[in-house]
Amino acid sequence: MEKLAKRVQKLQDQLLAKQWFLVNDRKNVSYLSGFTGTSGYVLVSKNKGYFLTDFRYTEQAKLQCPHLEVVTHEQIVWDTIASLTQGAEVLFVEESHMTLEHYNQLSEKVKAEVKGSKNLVEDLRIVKDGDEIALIKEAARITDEAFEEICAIIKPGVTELELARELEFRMKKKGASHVAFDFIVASGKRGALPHGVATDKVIEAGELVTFDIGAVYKGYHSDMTRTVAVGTISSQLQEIYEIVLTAQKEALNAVEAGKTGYEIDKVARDIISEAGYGEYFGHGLGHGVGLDIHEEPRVSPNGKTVLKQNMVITIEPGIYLPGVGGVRIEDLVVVETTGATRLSLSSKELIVLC
Ligand SMILES: [Mn+2]
Repeated sequence: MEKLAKRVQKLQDQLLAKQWFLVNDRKNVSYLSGFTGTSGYVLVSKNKGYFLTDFRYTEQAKLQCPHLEVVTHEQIVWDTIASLTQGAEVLFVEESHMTLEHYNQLSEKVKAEVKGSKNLVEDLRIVKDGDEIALIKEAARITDEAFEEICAIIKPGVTELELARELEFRMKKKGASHVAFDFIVASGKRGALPHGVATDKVIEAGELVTFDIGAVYKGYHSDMTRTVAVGTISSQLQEIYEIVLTAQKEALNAVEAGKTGYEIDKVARDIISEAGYGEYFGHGLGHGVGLDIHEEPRVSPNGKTVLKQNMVITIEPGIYLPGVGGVRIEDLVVVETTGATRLSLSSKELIVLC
């Protein structure tokens, strides 16, 4: 609980007198409050901290958020916010998460000036603590185990969707509460679609199949991609596999605190470009993972954030050849002061299944 109180304190430290901040994004609310229900707001000033929820959740909130003053809000939550923030000059809201409709309704009710703010909570979430890393590690372990099991049933004749469903079932059996996103199972020419979610396409011999999968464990996500061969693949597919694997390993070796996302991205991008496939790697190298599947920091050509110890990021280069197929290999890693710790432990050498 002390940990949750410290998170709130860090936010309060950024506010001046007569400034308030309303948090409505569900992940941000959960990060600050520990609340696991679906309806709640965190409202803080420099020295006050409230958790607002409706009648359904009042008792749950009192149990989960003892570091905040729990208030059952009126039918219209903006009325409660208006009365709690009397005398305020500015009320910051999360401009990336509040709808324009809600912004207008809130502005009509409160006397303070309602102003947008960006990434106040996200910037706290970017570096993980030990408990958070343990949960992400567990989500990654579930993913590794489920993937290993389904490798036994990947063969010509099964569909992408059958494999996706089997993965989901096995992850949940192993303790995942949800899947982290709609799984990408992209076989053959569909492998050229970086986000080709599973379809009823039948897998055939001679194809590569890209699996981009992840589990959610106690709110925290994992993210891993592996590409496997079904039967004998063409020399071109073998070639791009080896290039992506080299780029992935080298980028991973380059990860450490003090470097920017841009620098890490460049390691993989240069290898793929020098091999002649630069134009076929059209996305960033990776991203942060935590309560959201995609969060800060970006590890891309625009990644200005300097990596710090205990950030959790993905390293996922790919090559996508339209009309031919594609390869992506992705590990989830913890940034360390020197190097990185891999959380995705599935083998990255080309697996050939028959
Ligand atoms: Mn990813």
